[in-house]
Amino acid sequence: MPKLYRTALSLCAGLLLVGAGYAHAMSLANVIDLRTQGSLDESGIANGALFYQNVDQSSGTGFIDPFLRIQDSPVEEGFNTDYRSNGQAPLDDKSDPNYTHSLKLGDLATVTKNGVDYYLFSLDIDEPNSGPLRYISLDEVKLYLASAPDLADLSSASLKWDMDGAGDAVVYLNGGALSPGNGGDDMQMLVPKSFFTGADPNSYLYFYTKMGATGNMSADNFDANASFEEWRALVGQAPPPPTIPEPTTLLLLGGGVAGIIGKRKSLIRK
Ligand SMILES: [Ca+2]
Ligand SMILES: [Ca+2]
Ligand SMILES: [Ca+2]
Ligand SMILES: [Ca+2]
Repeated sequence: MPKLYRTALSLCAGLLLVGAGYAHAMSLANVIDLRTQGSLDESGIANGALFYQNVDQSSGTGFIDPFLRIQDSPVEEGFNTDYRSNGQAPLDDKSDPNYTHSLKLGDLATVTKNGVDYYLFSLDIDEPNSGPLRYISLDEVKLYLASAPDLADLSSASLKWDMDGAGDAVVYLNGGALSPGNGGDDMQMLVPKSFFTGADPNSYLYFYTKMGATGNMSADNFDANASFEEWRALVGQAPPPPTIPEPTTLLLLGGGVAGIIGKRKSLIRK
């Protein structure tokens, strides 16, 4: 075989190999697998953010504020906002304003880890405790800023951080292993504050997320099932208490009304 022809042939083969490798790399997501119970140091990184099973990040002080609940099946998505249309929040959001509401950027607390400042978000999943439906995927998180607290969609908001911004990433979670049911955090996500450098602390942070979109991968299924998923933020000040009246408040209100009626009666008697 002439040398030039051989060189051209090997060049073509090399390009093919590079091409195949590139296509392979494109299709491979950065998988952060947090499904194994008890492996508390299991973690991963996506576009600068750290993902952990729920471990105590004791370097931060503050209060946990639930700000976004979503529920649908097999895929669910939503973002936090004060917007309601006929009482309904957008997408797959749960509408209770105690659990789906706006977040002011300046209210978020700072967690410092290895000299880097982060915002801390935690995720509480509720998936079946056992069986083939117990897994769920966290496919997308996008953080935006906007000046209004009640956007109906994110078309006018400014994208500041994307979990997939440095290549597609996905987190695998296990409803039966981490913190079963609602009420316990399963995962923590630390997003570097550097993505928000120079931002107005009075602007509102919009947190978009999508879960369950991985569907079937290998022999496992990652659909969203059971009850809602809830995101919480570490904030610097205690969030306002839930607006649902306590039974004692209702009793007091009832007493007040009875008192007013009693007073009226006594006035009438005079
Ligand atoms: Ca949970
Ligand atoms: Ca599931
Ligand atoms: Ca992704
Ligand atoms: Ca669920």
